[in-house]
Amino acid sequence: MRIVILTGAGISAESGLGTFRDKGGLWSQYDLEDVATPEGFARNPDLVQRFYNARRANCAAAVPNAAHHALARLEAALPGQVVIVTQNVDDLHVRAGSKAVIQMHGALMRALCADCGHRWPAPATMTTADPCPHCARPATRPDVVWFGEMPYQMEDIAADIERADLFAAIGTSGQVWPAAGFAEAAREAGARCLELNLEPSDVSRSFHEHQYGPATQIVPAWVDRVLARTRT
Ligand code: BJW
Repeated sequence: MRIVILTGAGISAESGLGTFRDKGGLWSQYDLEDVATPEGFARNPDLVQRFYNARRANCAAAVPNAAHHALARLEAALPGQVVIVTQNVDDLHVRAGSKAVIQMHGALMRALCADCGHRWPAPATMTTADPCPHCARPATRPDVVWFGEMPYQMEDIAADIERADLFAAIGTSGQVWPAAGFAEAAREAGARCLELNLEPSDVSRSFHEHQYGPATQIVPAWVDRVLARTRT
């Protein structure tokens, strides 16, 4: 059985990392045009660097929760059959022990040279003036995907979705594309589709089944059910 799991900010909420669109979420504190677009970065790089430096510190202090651990347990029990496609830029899936993880919106803990494309581990405090270790130019930015930029590994994701028997989306509002279209694509390719979220997402109609509740409760229970089915 091939399982593709799309995760969003909701899976990390109970680790203390804020979501974007919930009440009090990041987009109620910051204008996304200012901090999550290439144009915002060009206008005020210091503001954007401060925003991501603070989020990097929060991420470093956070620990994976029961939902991240359950997904790692699923992959360990079904080696080679599970891939996580995460929209999250935190590293909690990897720290929980998941191996097959695609970070389609990039990684908070990586730096990217906007000039030559070189990537390296992000310093705790990043500034645009930091020289690139490869080309030495001062064009350092967080290695995250902003609005208007192409998400990473789209071909790999499309291939995984095409082969999926089961597609689960966890903790994502379904408001950001192309990820919002993955359930429909998986369904058309023949996968059973399950939404695990606090509440119905904007694309809940794309799913065959729904489980609503906090990720730390509903994800471990779902993993137990999948593993029970595969053992019978
Ligand atoms: C819980 C919970 C708990 C809470 N337990 N659940 C019109 C149509 C189609 C596309 C577009 C369009 N107009 C513009 C576009 C394109 C644009 C887009 O989607 N815009 C929309 C706003 C409309 N997309 C792009 O520009 C993307 N690139 C692109 O399209 O390239 C061209 C292309 C063409 C063809 C193919 C492929 C590509 C790039 C998008 C980049 C998004 N970047 C961000 C920032 C990343 C860096 C950072 O983290 O700062 O990614 S924005 C932000 O939103 C972040 C997230 O990954 C992303 C998704 O958010 P997510 O994870 O869903 O979080 P929330 O807060 O929205 O939802 C949380 C959910 O959890 C809620 O439902 C809660 O209920 C739930 N929850 N607690 C379980 N305890």
